[in-house]
Amino acid sequence: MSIITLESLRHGGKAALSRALGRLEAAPDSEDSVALLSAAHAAPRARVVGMTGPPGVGKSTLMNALIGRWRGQGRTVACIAVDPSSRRSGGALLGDRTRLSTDPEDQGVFVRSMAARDRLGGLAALTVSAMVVMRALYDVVLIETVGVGQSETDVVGVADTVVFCVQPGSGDSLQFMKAGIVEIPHVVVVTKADMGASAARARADVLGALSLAEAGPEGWRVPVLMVSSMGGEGVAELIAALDQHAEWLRQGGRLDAARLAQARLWLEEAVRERFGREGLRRAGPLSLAAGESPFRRLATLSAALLEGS
Ligand SMILES: Nc1nc2c(ncn2[C@@H]2O[C@H](COP(=O)(O)OP(=O)(O)OP(=O)(O)O)[C@@H](O)[C@H]2O)c(=O)[nH]1
Ligand SMILES: [Mg+2]
Repeated sequence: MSIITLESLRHGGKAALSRALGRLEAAPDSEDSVALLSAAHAAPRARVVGMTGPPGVGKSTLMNALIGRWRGQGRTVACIAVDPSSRRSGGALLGDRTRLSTDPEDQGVFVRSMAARDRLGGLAALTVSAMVVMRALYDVVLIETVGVGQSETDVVGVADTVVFCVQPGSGDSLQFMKAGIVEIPHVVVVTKADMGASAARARADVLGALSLAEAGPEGWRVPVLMVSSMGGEGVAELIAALDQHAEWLRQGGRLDAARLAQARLWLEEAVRERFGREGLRRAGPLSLAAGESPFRRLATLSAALLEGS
């Protein structure tokens, strides 16, 4: 088997990326995988947008609309659809849930479905690996996750911008307040705005909840947009809001700081998962320097912990 490098992926198209993801899944700890992930980690290109919300709220349909617009602007897009029903589900169910209708001939759009791990709504390790590789290759990475209570927080660990979707007349906006997820999103979308007055009601409810929540990070006010993916209204506004958030993140090193925090959390979680709390203790402080590869660090730490055990 030849070694898959980031450079070969830049020229290899979707087939090469599929192969690479297969390899990362089959041999996540191999030296080749760690090298590829570290190279990709050091060369981020895309912004990463997480799309979350209850089942059936319209995430996939909205992603289709976004992909269409972005492709029209010449931007390339990679998508990950995380299936919460976990490993027992076969390909058919995964295909169902994504409902992404992209042109297989278009090398500028890549779609991959993944099962979440057993922890309800939790993101599999492969989701993070795939995101990092896609982030080095495409202009935008879009990740769809089903929001069920706490799992919204999982998408925070992989996305730069979190979009939370609520459906008019569904009680989603009440859920939004109760579940304490009000602090999570950077953009809220009321979907299916073509459904009439209930969309405006839902928007008012969300705005009310946001006004009661703790003030978010300085200088970012969470926009609440009404979007109809069917009719296309509000999609341009959503694109503009995403551009604004990306711009806001670029200022003052916010993006780098947020990604470093994600990498640290990922490393801590990975060590805990492999070696338990005792392993975490033995590993000592896990401070990760700016730009340091968490994947390389995990490999080094794992070797040391295994040797010492
Ligand atoms: N009227 C209307 N229906 C919509 C709109 N967007 C999506 N739908 C419908 O809502 C249903 C669910 O849409 P999906 O995009 O699959 O929703 P989802 O959130 O991805 O669903 P899961 O992945 O199963 O959680 C489908 O029947 C869509 O046709 C919209 O803007 N207006
Ligand atoms: Mg979906």
